Amino acid sequence: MSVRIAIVGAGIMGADHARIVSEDLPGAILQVVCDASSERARHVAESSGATDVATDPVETIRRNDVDAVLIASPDETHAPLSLAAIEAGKPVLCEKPLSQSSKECLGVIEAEVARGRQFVQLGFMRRFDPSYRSMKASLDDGSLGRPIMMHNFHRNVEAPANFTGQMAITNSAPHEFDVARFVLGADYSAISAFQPTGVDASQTGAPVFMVLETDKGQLVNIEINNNAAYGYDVRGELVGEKGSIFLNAPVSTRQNGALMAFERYAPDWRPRFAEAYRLQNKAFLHFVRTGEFPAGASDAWDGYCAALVAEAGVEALQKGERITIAGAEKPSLYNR
Ligand code: ISE
Repeated sequence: MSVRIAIVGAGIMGADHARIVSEDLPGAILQVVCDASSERARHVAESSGATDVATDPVETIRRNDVDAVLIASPDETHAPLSLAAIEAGKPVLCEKPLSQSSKECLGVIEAEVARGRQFVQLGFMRRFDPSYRSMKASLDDGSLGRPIMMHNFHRNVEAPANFTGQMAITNSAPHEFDVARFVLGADYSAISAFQPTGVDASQTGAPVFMVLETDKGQLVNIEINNNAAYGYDVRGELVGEKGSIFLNAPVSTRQNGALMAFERYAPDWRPRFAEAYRLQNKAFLHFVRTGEFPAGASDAWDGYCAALVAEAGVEALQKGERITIAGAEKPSLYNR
């Protein structure tokens, strides 16, 4: 029997997930598209062949004809709607972040621990990206030696209106916070954050440069520039004592002309990480069917860790100081 999925949120990510579910997720059907705007819900439903539309997210989650939920609504709704899915006993794939508040993430963790099982798969999709998986494999097979540093660049073409330097830390950087933890198998002990001199921190898309220290003595640096102008460009280099490994973006063509050779950048994260989203959603379907949490996927605990680092990063930027990071004890439910 096909898994009946409800998507909550018909914005840019909800529409992309609806496309994946309808076109590239055999064994799943898109049962409901829910959005506060019935018009927007209907537009996505019609373009993806969904069975129904709705405007009330909690009612949608509770429907008897919904087996699993995909949350792609505004960030501030992610934790409350994940809690509603847990209370309804429905597996949920929640877009990042779980919450920008580490305390609110702990509330979701407490709900899962109280039920003795995981319901929430979190949408840090880069863990499923083949290049990050290869990076992690090169570490796990010993070919890089002991990891000592990881360099990360995360550049968007143009920041949305009102996207501040602080949001570079709370909205964009959580991808690097999470994927560096995943690759290194480490947690963070401190963070420092900087902006180029003369850059107004409240300026839309102001670049931020961060240096994080891990509990294994490694250094992780992250550049976030949401007004890079030239293209969507995510880079990474993992440095070990025996060598290093770079991420390569999936480039399909190199064009020659006018005495030049050039490759094209993606306009945003969706084409750059299309395979990662597909594999992430495929893993979620397996989770729904078997109850086995997907190996390597991010969960509510990872959402808490990302929020904790982001909060410290914002404090580091505001105070111009190195901020130490000390989190709660990880419940055994999350020891995989
Ligand atoms: C956005 O919210 C995402 O999640 C994208 O993956 C990221 O590249 C972008 O910077 C964020 O704003």
